Amino acid sequence: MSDVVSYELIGNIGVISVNHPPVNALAQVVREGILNAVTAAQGDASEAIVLRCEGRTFIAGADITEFGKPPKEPGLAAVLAAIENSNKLVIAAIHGTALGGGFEVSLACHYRCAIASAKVGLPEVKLGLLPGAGGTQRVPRIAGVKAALDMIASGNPIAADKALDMGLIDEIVEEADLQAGAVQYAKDLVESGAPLRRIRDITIDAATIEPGFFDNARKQLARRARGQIAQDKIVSCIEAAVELPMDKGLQRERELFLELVTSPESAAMRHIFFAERQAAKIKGLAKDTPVREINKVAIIGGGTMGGGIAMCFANVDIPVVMVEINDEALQRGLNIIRKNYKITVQKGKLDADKMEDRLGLITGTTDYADIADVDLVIEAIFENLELKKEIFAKLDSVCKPGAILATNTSYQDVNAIAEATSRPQDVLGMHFFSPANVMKLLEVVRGEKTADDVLATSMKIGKKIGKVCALSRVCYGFIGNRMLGGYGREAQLLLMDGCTPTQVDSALESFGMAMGPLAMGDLAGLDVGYKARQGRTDLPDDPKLYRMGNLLVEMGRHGQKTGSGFYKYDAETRKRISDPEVEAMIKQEAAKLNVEQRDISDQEILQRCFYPLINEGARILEEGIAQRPSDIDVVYVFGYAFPVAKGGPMHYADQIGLKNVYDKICEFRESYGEQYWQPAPLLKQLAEAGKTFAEWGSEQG
Ligand code: 3H9
Repeated sequence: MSDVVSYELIGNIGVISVNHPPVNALAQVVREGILNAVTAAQGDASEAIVLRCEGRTFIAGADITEFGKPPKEPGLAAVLAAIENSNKLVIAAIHGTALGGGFEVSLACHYRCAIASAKVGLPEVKLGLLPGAGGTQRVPRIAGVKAALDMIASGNPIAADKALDMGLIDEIVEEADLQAGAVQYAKDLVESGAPLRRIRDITIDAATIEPGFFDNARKQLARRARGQIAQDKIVSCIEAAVELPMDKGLQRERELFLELVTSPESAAMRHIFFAERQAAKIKGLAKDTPVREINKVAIIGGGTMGGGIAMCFANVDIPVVMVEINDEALQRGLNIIRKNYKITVQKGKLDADKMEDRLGLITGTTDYADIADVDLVIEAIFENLELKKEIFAKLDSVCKPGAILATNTSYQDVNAIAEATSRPQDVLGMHFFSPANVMKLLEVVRGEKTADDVLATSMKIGKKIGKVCALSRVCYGFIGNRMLGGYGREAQLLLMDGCTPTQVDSALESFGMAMGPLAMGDLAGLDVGYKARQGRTDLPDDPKLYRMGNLLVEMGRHGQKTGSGFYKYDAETRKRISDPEVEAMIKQEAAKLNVEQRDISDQEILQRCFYPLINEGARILEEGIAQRPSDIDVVYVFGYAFPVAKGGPMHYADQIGLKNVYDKICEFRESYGEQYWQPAPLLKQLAEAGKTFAEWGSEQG
């Protein structure tokens, strides 16, 4: 057949093998190969056909790189039709992850078997798409409408045992030799006279669907959509599966898939898919850079951050030792971890015995001598450079040679911390985001002397604990927090100019931010920013600047923890409520400063808050702090809940057009002063050249 798809007869069973690394995506050669093999098998001595894959996984979906390019024949629909119409049984043999178009291929087969470690799923929604090769029509026919909606709208993969219960697969076969197991299963089916079972022939009894089911589903999904448009269309497709015959349902699915695949939302989400994978790659570091073994980890500091980080490692079976200054602090830290795990168990996301296993992996000590044998230390104490330096000097004296010494600092100078040791090559920043066991981002901060293998190891271990890693060089706040400065500043200045807190936050939340900046300030504690500002000498001398944030703290309104901040909070539900007192105070303060308040459009709110992010992002690029524009997008989507459907701040800027962003910043400079608005040289350069950040990024290699 071809190198990519081969076909052989094993006894009376024809075996089609796909071999298209890394993930057997359905590129044109794969589609053509499968089509040819199925067609050839119709006329040979085979009595049934097994479709299997080489390498690490069954087909993991359509080839995402082909989207947006002219279609190439044969289309996936033709391949699926050939499989489903085969006059011999076709059996999919699944290992790894059968995802998206890959799982849809298996659904066109008459039977599906899998090894126990396999997973199946339709993750298209995570790319702003819907399953476009029959998934929305076939899954409800075999698993039921509700299960189909949950699976397709969440995009989460399903483990083989559960998939078996749901009817998504028919048989679990021996792990050791899937091919032999699948061939045997095929033989058994032939011998038992199993029918050519085509999912398309099943009809769904509309009477079994509760009235209002689809409307309710739409409403619920809309609440979490954050600018994503696929969920609503997924509901429409599943509705079509109930109401329309198969061919019409497929047609509806196709139409809606095509709408999504050409949408800016899906383009942004595909950008993030590739950006996430790219971010883990360090320029100049060979793929085969050696990595150090990480079998045991120590965390210095058992606070919220340290506890969350400890959980990340225990969750992947790596033992952790938590170091605290005294027994009381240690117990407190360990208790917080237990409490967090208990919540996970209560939510049904973890078995109680698994919780005990994980807790068993986390031990505590107050003696640094107990961490002499660990492979990685992550310091997670509060932000005090001198104290951090002391701790690193101590680590230097107790830790074994080759141990990686990381700091979780959000701001401090990683180079200064490294210099407190005799082994700066082993020191770097590993900046987690709170809550560390939940948030996906890990900023890996490269010190001037950090060794290549230390960086490679950190990227690898970051992936192992489920994080999305992005590399930053050392600067105040690294990539994420450094960019945030102007965003928070403008949110508060907008109040002085005439907005209410609700107006600012609502504009940003309608754009898709998980939470507006003022509500976020209330959540984090307004006193945190207040204290940080007191130590700064670089802030412009402007009475408007952070005026409301400062006054609220001085009134004891520190945010959610004191029951009020920019908003009031319901004592029981924690629901935020606009506070007329704050709104009146804003007006009074503006009057005192002779600021003429005016109506401000949502568009201006977005521009004033986001353009400083973009502008600082440009500086971060020109200084080489971030490796590429798409890394910044990754940082913002995974660490700051920037809506993935907008693709991150740099991608968003490219969509607006850098000339438009640049011109607006110049306009703001005229209106609001150059102490706040100075276009970055790179932004100016690209705006003048009519280029995008993405183009600049590819030119840099
Ligand atoms: C779809 O199927 C639409 C259909 O319904 C309808 C069609 C008409 N295409 O993630 P990794 C690359 S939509 C192209 O690091 P892992 C990836 O970029 C698709 N490339 O590995 C990376 O490249 P590089 C629905 C792909 O072991 C390399 O493979 N399917 C694709 O951690 C390794 O990837 C999905 O959304 C692809 N489909 O995880 C599944 N997938 O080495 C998307 C991967 O140059 N894929 N690459 O950086 C995944 O979730 C993970 O890759 C997977 C493996 C779990 C499979």
